[in-house]
Amino acid sequence: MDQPILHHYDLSPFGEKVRLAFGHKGLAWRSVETPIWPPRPDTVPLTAGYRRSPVLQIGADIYCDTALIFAELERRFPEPTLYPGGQAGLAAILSWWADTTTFLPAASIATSIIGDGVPPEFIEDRIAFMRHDFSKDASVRDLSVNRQRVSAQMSHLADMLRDGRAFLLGPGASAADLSAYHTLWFVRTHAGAEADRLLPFTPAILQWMERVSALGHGERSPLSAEDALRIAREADPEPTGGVAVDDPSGLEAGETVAIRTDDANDPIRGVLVAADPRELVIRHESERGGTVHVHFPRFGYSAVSEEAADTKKTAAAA
Ligand SMILES: N[C@@H](CCC(=O)N[C@@H](CS)C(=O)NCC(=O)O)C(=O)O
Repeated sequence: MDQPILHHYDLSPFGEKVRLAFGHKGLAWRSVETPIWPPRPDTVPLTAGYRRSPVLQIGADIYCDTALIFAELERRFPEPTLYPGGQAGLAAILSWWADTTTFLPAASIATSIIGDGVPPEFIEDRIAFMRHDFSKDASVRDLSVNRQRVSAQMSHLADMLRDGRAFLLGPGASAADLSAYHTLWFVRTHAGAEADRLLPFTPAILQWMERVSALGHGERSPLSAEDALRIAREADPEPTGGVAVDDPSGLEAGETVAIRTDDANDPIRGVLVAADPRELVIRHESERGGTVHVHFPRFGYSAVSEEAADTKKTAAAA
């Protein structure tokens, strides 16, 4: 089986989430380091316009969003599981909660401390892409609000750990732990001792963080972006199950579609090849990456016909 290839950068909290999943599953994987902000000319041929980081490549299949990356790692490497005790739905929903509610406030707490060292290009890029200002001034201005937000979220984590369990859903680590951990890891890594003053890192939370961190990163070895593109070019995408007849999108295989994301405006386009309750898959072609299948989770992503996507653009321009 092809080794998983992660396109990521070390600073990325969502990248850390997947690196820990490799550790939990004891996997050997290849690491392609991407720039922290675009242009990313060596990733674009693989992602059909999806802009976020990380993405997982296995041969000519590209998996976007850590929610789907986890589901795919679980399908290919089921043990040890990321969804113990048959709690896949609960772990996925808790992951979504943690990912979407803590990332921006926690990252802003970190930039309120280290913001002077953040390159202006990064700040401009993220304002344009996320409508979020990570400059030191803005982060200091919003510090009180963000401390309240993250502290409230951490109190739920403390509640879950109160009975002495090792991980959020019981004795084994789950997707929920990795999702709740990665933004707190980012704050503690960058804000140092200040983090402990600003947020309720209680002994129980710190011990839980140590247990998550001890999962490690598996066996990482570097890969050049050029080699990752060659691997994609030389592989065939895996067969898919096609588009279910009653798919809620109302779309059919072979249609050119746009993928809308709930939290950004990435211009993602391709030919729909599969849609089921778990994922949307589009075909994308480029000279450097060949033919790839780009996979998205259903949660947070919708497929619309090209005409509907163009109508949205026209409406936005009007
Ligand atoms: N829902 C996405 C969120 C990923 C995300 O926001 N990643 C950040 C980096 S940690 C990002 O893409 N930032 C913009 C960029 O790197 O271009 C996921 O779970 O993968």
